[in-house]
Amino acid sequence: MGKHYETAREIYGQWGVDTEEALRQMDTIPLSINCWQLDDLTGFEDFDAQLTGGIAATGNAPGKPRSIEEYFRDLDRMLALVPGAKHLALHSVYPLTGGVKVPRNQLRPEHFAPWVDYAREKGIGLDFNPTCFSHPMLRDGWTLASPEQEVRDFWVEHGIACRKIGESFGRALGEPCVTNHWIPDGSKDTRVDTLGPRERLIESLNRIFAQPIDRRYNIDSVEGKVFGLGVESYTAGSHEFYTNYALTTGKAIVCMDTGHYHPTESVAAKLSSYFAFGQEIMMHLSRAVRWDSDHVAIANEDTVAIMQEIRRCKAFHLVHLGLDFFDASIHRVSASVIGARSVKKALLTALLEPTEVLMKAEAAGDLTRRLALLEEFRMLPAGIVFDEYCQRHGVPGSRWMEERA
Ligand code: RNT
Ligand code: ZN
Repeated sequence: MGKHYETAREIYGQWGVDTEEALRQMDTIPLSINCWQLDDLTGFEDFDAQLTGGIAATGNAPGKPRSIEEYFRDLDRMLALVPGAKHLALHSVYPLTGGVKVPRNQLRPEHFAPWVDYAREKGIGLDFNPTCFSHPMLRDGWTLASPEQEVRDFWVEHGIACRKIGESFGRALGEPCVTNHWIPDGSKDTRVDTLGPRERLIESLNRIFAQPIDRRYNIDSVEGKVFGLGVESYTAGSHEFYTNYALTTGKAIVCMDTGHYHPTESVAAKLSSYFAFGQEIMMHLSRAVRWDSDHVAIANEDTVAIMQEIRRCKAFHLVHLGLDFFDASIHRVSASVIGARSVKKALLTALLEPTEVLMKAEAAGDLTRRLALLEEFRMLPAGIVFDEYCQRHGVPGSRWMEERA
Protein backbone atom coordinates (compact mmCIF):
# COMPACT_ATOMS: atom_id res chain seq x y z
CA MET A 1 0.00 0.00 0.00
CA GLY A 2 1.52 3.32 -1.02
CA LYS A 3 2.03 6.01 1.62
CA HIS A 4 0.00 8.48 -0.43
CA TYR A 5 -2.87 6.00 -0.40
CA GLU A 6 -2.70 5.74 3.39
CA THR A 7 -3.12 9.51 3.62
CA ALA A 8 -5.99 9.53 1.12
CA ARG A 9 -7.67 6.75 3.05
CA GLU A 10 -7.46 8.86 6.20
CA ILE A 11 -8.85 11.95 4.52
CA TYR A 12 -11.84 10.03 3.17
CA GLY A 13 -12.23 8.31 6.51
CA GLN A 14 -12.83 11.69 8.15
CA TRP A 15 -15.94 12.00 5.97
CA GLY A 16 -17.11 8.49 6.76
CA VAL A 17 -16.00 7.04 3.43
CA ASP A 18 -14.19 3.71 3.37
CA THR A 19 -11.80 3.69 0.41
CA GLU A 20 -11.39 -0.08 0.68
CA GLU A 21 -15.13 -0.49 0.25
CA ALA A 22 -15.02 1.79 -2.80
CA LEU A 23 -12.23 -0.33 -4.30
CA ARG A 24 -14.24 -3.49 -3.66
CA GLN A 25 -17.24 -1.94 -5.41
CA MET A 26 -15.05 -1.03 -8.40
CA ASP A 27 -14.43 -4.74 -8.89
CA THR A 28 -18.16 -5.47 -9.10
CA ILE A 29 -18.95 -2.85 -11.77
CA PRO A 30 -17.59 -3.79 -15.17
CA LEU A 31 -17.02 -1.24 -17.91
CA SER A 32 -17.86 -2.39 -21.41
CA ILE A 33 -15.21 -1.09 -23.78
CA ASN A 34 -16.25 -0.64 -27.42
CA CYS A 35 -14.02 -2.71 -29.67
CA TRP A 36 -14.53 -0.35 -32.61
CA GLN A 37 -12.41 2.57 -31.41
CA LEU A 38 -9.36 0.52 -32.41
CA ASP A 39 -10.15 0.47 -36.14
CA ASP A 40 -12.85 3.11 -36.80
CA LEU A 41 -15.52 0.38 -36.98
CA THR A 42 -13.90 -1.25 -40.00
CA GLY A 43 -14.35 -4.78 -38.67
CA PHE A 44 -13.20 -8.00 -40.28
CA GLU A 45 -15.72 -8.33 -43.13
CA ASP A 46 -13.79 -6.04 -45.46
CA PHE A 47 -10.75 -3.96 -44.54
CA ASP A 48 -11.73 -1.34 -47.13
CA ALA A 49 -15.29 -1.04 -45.81
CA GLN A 50 -16.85 2.42 -45.82
CA LEU A 51 -18.69 3.60 -42.73
CA THR A 52 -22.30 4.61 -43.46
CA GLY A 53 -25.45 5.24 -41.43
CA GLY A 54 -24.85 8.85 -40.44
CA ILE A 55 -21.87 8.18 -38.19
CA ALA A 56 -18.26 9.06 -38.96
CA ALA A 57 -14.78 8.66 -37.54
CA THR A 58 -12.75 11.72 -38.45
CA GLY A 59 -8.98 12.03 -38.49
CA ASN A 60 -6.26 9.88 -39.88
CA ALA A 61 -3.82 9.00 -37.15
CA PRO A 62 -1.43 6.32 -38.41
CA GLY A 63 -1.55 2.78 -37.17
CA LYS A 64 -5.00 1.49 -38.08
CA PRO A 65 -4.83 -2.33 -38.09
CA ARG A 66 -4.77 -3.85 -41.56
CA SER A 67 -5.26 -7.45 -40.49
CA ILE A 68 -6.95 -9.45 -37.75
CA GLU A 69 -3.54 -10.18 -36.22
CA GLU A 70 -2.74 -6.47 -36.02
CA TYR A 71 -6.15 -5.82 -34.55
CA PHE A 72 -5.60 -8.34 -31.75
CA ARG A 73 -2.14 -6.97 -31.04
CA ASP A 74 -3.69 -3.54 -30.46
CA LEU A 75 -6.52 -5.01 -28.42
CA ASP A 76 -4.05 -6.78 -26.10
CA ARG A 77 -2.14 -3.53 -25.61
CA MET A 78 -5.32 -1.63 -24.86
CA LEU A 79 -6.72 -4.12 -22.35
CA ALA A 80 -3.42 -4.25 -20.49
CA LEU A 81 -3.70 -0.55 -19.68
CA VAL A 82 -7.24 -0.54 -18.32
CA PRO A 83 -7.50 -1.68 -14.70
CA GLY A 84 -10.23 -3.88 -13.26
CA ALA A 85 -13.54 -5.40 -14.35
CA LYS A 86 -14.18 -5.17 -18.09
CA HIS A 87 -16.42 -6.27 -20.89
CA LEU A 88 -15.60 -5.92 -24.54
CA ALA A 89 -18.46 -4.75 -26.75
CA LEU A 90 -18.29 -6.31 -30.20
CA HIS A 91 -20.12 -5.40 -33.37
CA SER A 92 -21.39 -8.05 -35.74
CA VAL A 93 -18.80 -6.98 -38.35
CA TYR A 94 -16.05 -8.57 -36.23
CA PRO A 95 -16.71 -12.28 -36.89
CA LEU A 96 -13.81 -14.73 -36.86
CA THR A 97 -14.67 -17.07 -39.70
CA GLY A 98 -11.24 -17.94 -41.06
CA GLY A 99 -11.77 -15.85 -44.18
CA VAL A 100 -15.25 -17.15 -45.07
CA LYS A 101 -17.68 -14.31 -45.78
CA VAL A 102 -20.95 -14.93 -43.94
CA PRO A 103 -23.99 -12.74 -44.75
CA ARG A 104 -25.06 -10.79 -41.69
CA ASN A 105 -28.46 -12.44 -41.52
CA GLN A 106 -26.77 -15.84 -41.37
CA LEU A 107 -24.28 -15.19 -38.60
CA ARG A 108 -24.22 -17.81 -35.89
CA PRO A 109 -22.53 -18.21 -32.48
CA GLU A 110 -19.79 -20.38 -33.98
CA HIS A 111 -18.63 -17.40 -36.08
CA PHE A 112 -17.76 -15.64 -32.84
CA ALA A 113 -16.56 -18.64 -30.83
CA PRO A 114 -12.88 -17.55 -30.86
CA TRP A 115 -13.98 -14.32 -29.17
CA VAL A 116 -15.38 -16.36 -26.29
CA ASP A 117 -12.04 -18.10 -25.87
CA TYR A 118 -10.29 -14.75 -25.97
CA ALA A 119 -12.65 -13.25 -23.38
CA ARG A 120 -12.22 -16.25 -21.12
CA GLU A 121 -8.46 -15.99 -21.33
CA LYS A 122 -8.61 -12.30 -20.41
CA GLY A 123 -11.25 -12.82 -17.72
CA ILE A 124 -13.68 -10.35 -19.28
CA GLY A 125 -17.32 -10.41 -20.42
CA LEU A 126 -18.65 -9.76 -23.92
CA ASP A 127 -21.43 -7.50 -25.17
CA PHE A 128 -22.79 -7.38 -28.68
CA ASN A 129 -24.23 -5.09 -31.35
CA PRO A 130 -26.05 -5.80 -34.61
CA THR A 131 -24.48 -3.71 -37.38
CA CYS A 132 -27.34 -2.08 -39.30
CA PHE A 133 -25.09 0.18 -41.39
CA SER A 134 -22.07 0.02 -43.73
CA HIS A 135 -24.08 -2.42 -45.82
CA PRO A 136 -26.08 -2.27 -49.11
CA MET A 137 -29.26 -3.39 -47.34
CA LEU A 138 -29.28 -0.05 -45.53
CA ARG A 139 -31.43 1.12 -48.42
CA ASP A 140 -32.22 4.82 -48.88
CA GLY A 141 -31.39 5.32 -45.19
CA TRP A 142 -33.81 2.68 -43.86
CA THR A 143 -33.42 -0.71 -42.16
CA LEU A 144 -36.00 -1.99 -39.63
CA ALA A 145 -38.36 0.91 -40.40
CA SER A 146 -38.01 0.57 -44.18
CA PRO A 147 -41.10 0.68 -46.37
CA GLU A 148 -39.66 -2.37 -48.19
CA GLN A 149 -40.55 -5.73 -46.68
CA GLU A 150 -37.38 -7.31 -48.08
CA VAL A 151 -35.19 -4.79 -46.28
CA ARG A 152 -37.05 -5.15 -42.99
CA ASP A 153 -36.88 -8.96 -43.22
CA PHE A 154 -33.14 -8.91 -43.73
CA TRP A 155 -32.49 -6.75 -40.68
CA VAL A 156 -35.01 -8.64 -38.55
CA GLU A 157 -33.10 -11.83 -39.37
CA HIS A 158 -29.88 -10.05 -38.49
CA GLY A 159 -31.31 -8.88 -35.15
CA ILE A 160 -32.42 -12.40 -34.26
CA ALA A 161 -29.03 -13.82 -35.28
CA CYS A 162 -27.27 -11.28 -33.07
CA ARG A 163 -29.41 -12.06 -30.03
CA LYS A 164 -28.50 -15.71 -30.35
CA ILE A 165 -24.83 -14.80 -30.53
CA GLY A 166 -25.27 -12.58 -27.46
CA GLU A 167 -26.95 -15.44 -25.63
CA SER A 168 -24.06 -17.74 -26.50
CA PHE A 169 -21.63 -15.20 -25.02
CA GLY A 170 -23.61 -14.92 -21.79
CA ARG A 171 -24.01 -18.66 -21.45
CA ALA A 172 -20.32 -19.38 -22.06
CA LEU A 173 -18.95 -16.59 -19.89
CA GLY A 174 -21.47 -16.67 -17.04
CA GLU A 175 -22.24 -12.95 -17.29
CA PRO A 176 -25.19 -11.60 -19.25
CA CYS A 177 -24.36 -10.07 -22.61
CA VAL A 178 -26.09 -6.81 -23.48
CA THR A 179 -27.04 -6.87 -27.15
CA ASN A 180 -27.60 -3.26 -28.17
CA HIS A 181 -29.82 -2.49 -31.13
CA TRP A 182 -29.23 0.81 -32.88
CA ILE A 183 -30.51 1.67 -36.35
CA PRO A 184 -29.79 4.79 -38.37
CA ASP A 185 -33.26 5.09 -39.97
CA GLY A 186 -34.42 8.58 -40.69
CA SER A 187 -34.87 11.38 -43.14
CA LYS A 188 -32.71 14.30 -44.21
CA ASP A 189 -35.59 16.56 -44.99
CA THR A 190 -38.95 17.20 -43.39
CA ARG A 191 -40.89 13.98 -43.10
CA VAL A 192 -44.64 14.17 -43.53
CA ASP A 193 -45.52 10.66 -42.42
CA THR A 194 -43.67 10.38 -39.12
CA LEU A 195 -45.91 7.65 -37.74
CA GLY A 196 -45.49 5.02 -40.48
CA PRO A 197 -41.77 4.35 -39.93
CA ARG A 198 -42.33 4.11 -36.18
CA GLU A 199 -45.17 1.63 -36.61
CA ARG A 200 -42.97 -0.45 -38.90
CA LEU A 201 -40.12 -0.22 -36.39
CA ILE A 202 -42.38 -1.52 -33.61
CA GLU A 203 -43.42 -4.43 -35.79
CA SER A 204 -39.81 -5.27 -36.71
CA LEU A 205 -38.64 -5.06 -33.10
CA ASN A 206 -41.52 -7.27 -31.99
CA ARG A 207 -40.44 -9.85 -34.54
CA ILE A 208 -36.82 -9.71 -33.34
CA PHE A 209 -37.77 -9.98 -29.68
CA ALA A 210 -40.44 -12.65 -30.21
CA GLN A 211 -37.68 -15.25 -30.33
CA PRO A 212 -37.34 -16.69 -26.82
CA ILE A 213 -33.88 -15.94 -25.46
CA ASP A 214 -32.80 -16.60 -21.90
CA ARG A 215 -32.59 -13.23 -20.14
CA ARG A 216 -29.99 -14.58 -17.73
CA TYR A 217 -27.61 -14.71 -20.69
CA ASN A 218 -28.77 -11.97 -23.02
CA ILE A 219 -30.36 -8.58 -22.34
CA ASP A 220 -31.48 -6.48 -25.30
CA SER A 221 -31.14 -2.73 -25.28
CA VAL A 222 -32.52 -0.22 -27.78
CA GLU A 223 -30.63 2.99 -28.44
CA GLY A 224 -32.34 6.19 -29.48
CA LYS A 225 -30.87 9.26 -31.05
CA VAL A 226 -31.80 12.81 -31.85
CA PHE A 227 -30.27 12.87 -35.35
CA GLY A 228 -27.44 11.58 -37.50
CA LEU A 229 -25.45 12.97 -40.42
CA GLY A 230 -27.77 13.12 -43.42
CA VAL A 231 -30.86 12.37 -41.32
CA GLU A 232 -31.13 15.73 -39.60
CA SER A 233 -34.90 16.18 -39.79
CA TYR A 234 -36.30 12.92 -38.53
CA THR A 235 -35.05 9.84 -36.69
CA ALA A 236 -37.50 6.95 -36.34
CA GLY A 237 -35.74 5.48 -33.29
CA SER A 238 -35.81 8.52 -31.04
CA HIS A 239 -35.25 8.50 -27.29
CA GLU A 240 -38.99 8.86 -26.64
CA PHE A 241 -39.79 6.07 -29.06
CA TYR A 242 -37.55 3.55 -27.32
CA THR A 243 -38.51 4.67 -23.82
CA ASN A 244 -42.12 3.92 -24.68
CA TYR A 245 -41.17 0.68 -26.41
CA ALA A 246 -39.20 -0.52 -23.39
CA LEU A 247 -41.84 0.44 -20.85
CA THR A 248 -44.85 -0.91 -22.70
CA THR A 249 -43.34 -4.17 -23.94
CA GLY A 250 -40.73 -5.00 -21.29
CA LYS A 251 -38.79 -6.72 -24.08
CA ALA A 252 -35.75 -4.46 -24.03
CA ILE A 253 -34.07 -1.82 -21.90
CA VAL A 254 -33.18 1.70 -23.01
CA CYS A 255 -29.64 2.56 -24.04
CA MET A 256 -28.67 6.19 -23.56
CA ASP A 257 -25.71 7.44 -25.53
CA THR A 258 -24.43 10.71 -24.08
CA GLY A 259 -23.96 12.06 -27.60
CA HIS A 260 -27.55 11.49 -28.65
CA TYR A 261 -29.34 14.44 -27.07
CA HIS A 262 -29.57 18.16 -27.58
CA PRO A 263 -26.30 19.75 -26.44
CA THR A 264 -27.83 21.31 -23.32
CA GLU A 265 -29.68 18.17 -22.23
CA SER A 266 -28.23 16.31 -19.24
CA VAL A 267 -28.28 12.53 -19.39
CA ALA A 268 -27.50 12.41 -15.66
CA ALA A 269 -30.75 14.25 -14.98
CA LYS A 270 -32.78 11.60 -16.81
CA LEU A 271 -31.57 8.60 -14.86
CA SER A 272 -33.63 8.74 -11.67
CA SER A 273 -36.84 8.84 -13.72
CA TYR A 274 -35.91 5.38 -15.02
CA PHE A 275 -34.77 4.11 -11.62
CA ALA A 276 -38.05 5.24 -10.08
CA PHE A 277 -39.75 2.69 -12.33
CA GLY A 278 -37.13 0.01 -11.70
CA GLN A 279 -35.97 0.30 -15.30
CA GLU A 280 -32.57 -1.05 -16.21
CA ILE A 281 -30.38 1.17 -18.39
CA MET A 282 -27.54 0.61 -20.83
CA MET A 283 -25.14 3.54 -21.16
CA HIS A 284 -22.98 4.55 -24.08
CA LEU A 285 -20.55 7.00 -22.55
CA SER A 286 -19.10 9.30 -25.12
CA ARG A 287 -18.31 13.01 -25.38
CA ALA A 288 -20.40 15.15 -27.64
CA VAL A 289 -18.57 18.26 -28.73
CA ARG A 290 -21.39 20.45 -30.06
CA TRP A 291 -23.03 17.39 -31.68
CA ASP A 292 -22.84 13.58 -31.62
CA SER A 293 -19.15 13.82 -32.46
CA ASP A 294 -18.09 10.60 -30.70
CA HIS A 295 -15.07 12.20 -29.05
CA VAL A 296 -13.22 10.12 -26.47
CA ALA A 297 -15.05 10.03 -23.12
CA ILE A 298 -13.31 12.02 -20.41
CA ALA A 299 -13.81 12.41 -16.66
CA ASN A 300 -15.58 15.73 -17.11
CA GLU A 301 -18.52 17.02 -15.10
CA ASP A 302 -21.06 15.28 -17.33
CA THR A 303 -19.47 11.89 -16.81
CA VAL A 304 -18.96 12.38 -13.09
CA ALA A 305 -22.55 13.61 -12.73
CA ILE A 306 -23.83 10.38 -14.33
CA MET A 307 -21.83 8.27 -11.90
CA GLN A 308 -22.93 10.40 -8.96
CA GLU A 309 -26.59 10.02 -9.92
CA ILE A 310 -26.25 6.25 -10.05
CA ARG A 311 -24.43 6.25 -6.73
CA ARG A 312 -26.87 8.59 -5.02
CA CYS A 313 -29.81 6.48 -6.25
CA LYS A 314 -28.00 3.28 -5.20
CA ALA A 315 -28.74 1.97 -8.68
CA PHE A 316 -25.55 0.34 -9.93
CA HIS A 317 -27.47 -2.95 -10.16
CA LEU A 318 -29.73 -1.30 -12.77
CA VAL A 319 -27.01 0.15 -14.98
CA HIS A 320 -24.70 -1.36 -17.59
CA LEU A 321 -21.80 1.01 -18.22
CA GLY A 322 -20.41 1.04 -21.73
CA LEU A 323 -18.29 3.23 -23.96
CA ASP A 324 -19.05 4.41 -27.47
CA PHE A 325 -16.63 6.66 -29.28
CA PHE A 326 -14.41 6.49 -32.31
CA ASP A 327 -11.82 9.17 -32.84
CA ALA A 328 -9.17 8.56 -35.47
CA SER A 329 -7.36 11.85 -34.92
CA ILE A 330 -5.39 10.50 -31.98
CA HIS A 331 -3.61 7.19 -31.43
CA ARG A 332 -6.41 4.66 -31.60
CA VAL A 333 -5.17 2.35 -28.83
CA SER A 334 -4.45 5.25 -26.48
CA ALA A 335 -7.85 6.77 -27.27
CA SER A 336 -9.51 3.62 -25.96
CA VAL A 337 -7.27 3.56 -22.90
CA ILE A 338 -7.92 7.23 -22.13
CA GLY A 339 -11.69 6.83 -22.47
CA ALA A 340 -11.88 3.68 -20.38
CA ARG A 341 -9.60 4.98 -17.64
CA SER A 342 -11.44 8.30 -17.53
CA VAL A 343 -14.82 6.67 -17.09
CA LYS A 344 -13.40 4.47 -14.35
CA LYS A 345 -11.97 7.56 -12.66
CA ALA A 346 -15.39 9.20 -12.78
CA LEU A 347 -16.92 6.04 -11.34
CA LEU A 348 -14.40 5.88 -8.51
CA THR A 349 -14.88 9.59 -7.77
CA ALA A 350 -18.60 8.91 -7.31
CA LEU A 351 -18.02 5.81 -5.19
CA LEU A 352 -15.77 7.90 -2.94
CA GLU A 353 -18.31 10.69 -2.55
CA PRO A 354 -19.42 11.25 1.07
CA THR A 355 -23.00 10.95 -0.16
CA GLU A 356 -24.47 10.35 3.27
CA VAL A 357 -23.08 13.64 4.58
CA LEU A 358 -24.64 15.48 1.63
CA MET A 359 -27.97 13.71 1.96
CA LYS A 360 -28.11 14.60 5.64
CA ALA A 361 -27.42 18.29 5.00
CA GLU A 362 -30.14 18.32 2.36
CA ALA A 363 -32.68 16.48 4.51
CA ALA A 364 -32.00 18.95 7.31
CA GLY A 365 -32.70 21.81 4.93
CA ASP A 366 -29.14 23.12 5.32
CA LEU A 367 -28.68 24.20 1.74
CA THR A 368 -25.60 26.28 2.52
CA ARG A 369 -23.79 23.28 3.99
CA ARG A 370 -24.90 21.17 0.99
CA LEU A 371 -23.33 23.57 -1.52
CA ALA A 372 -20.22 24.19 0.60
CA LEU A 373 -19.56 20.46 0.89
CA LEU A 374 -20.35 19.70 -2.74
CA GLU A 375 -17.66 22.20 -3.68
CA GLU A 376 -15.12 20.96 -1.12
CA PHE A 377 -15.61 17.33 -2.18
CA ARG A 378 -14.52 18.10 -5.72
CA MET A 379 -10.93 18.33 -4.48
CA LEU A 380 -10.76 15.14 -2.40
CA PRO A 381 -7.79 12.95 -3.42
CA ALA A 382 -9.60 10.46 -5.67
CA GLY A 383 -6.59 10.35 -8.02
CA ILE A 384 -4.43 8.77 -5.34
CA VAL A 385 -7.04 6.08 -4.75
CA PHE A 386 -7.22 5.49 -8.51
CA ASP A 387 -3.45 4.92 -8.61
CA GLU A 388 -3.83 2.39 -5.82
CA TYR A 389 -6.61 0.69 -7.80
CA CYS A 390 -4.33 0.47 -10.86
CA GLN A 391 -1.47 -0.88 -8.79
CA ARG A 392 -3.62 -3.60 -7.26
CA HIS A 393 -4.66 -4.67 -10.74
CA GLY A 394 -1.10 -4.70 -12.05
CA VAL A 395 -1.74 -1.78 -14.41
CA PRO A 396 0.36 1.40 -14.59
CA GLY A 397 -1.05 4.37 -12.63
CA SER A 398 -1.07 8.02 -13.64
CA ARG A 399 2.32 7.63 -15.33
CA TRP A 400 1.09 5.07 -17.88
CA MET A 401 2.03 7.33 -20.77
CA GLU A 402 5.63 7.42 -19.55
CA GLU A 403 5.76 3.70 -18.74
CA ARG A 404 4.09 2.13 -21.78
CA ALA A 405 6.27 0.09 -24.12
C1 RNT B 1 -24.67 5.58 -33.33
C2 RNT B 1 -24.79 4.86 -32.04
C3 RNT B 1 -24.25 3.47 -32.04
C4 RNT B 1 -22.93 3.36 -32.76
C5 RNT B 1 -22.22 2.05 -32.53
C6 RNT B 1 -21.09 1.89 -33.45
O1 RNT B 1 -24.99 6.91 -33.23
O2 RNT B 1 -24.20 5.61 -31.02
O3 RNT B 1 -24.16 3.00 -30.74
O4 RNT B 1 -22.06 4.38 -32.39
O5 RNT B 1 -23.11 1.02 -32.60
ZN1 ZN C 1 -24.01 4.65 -29.10
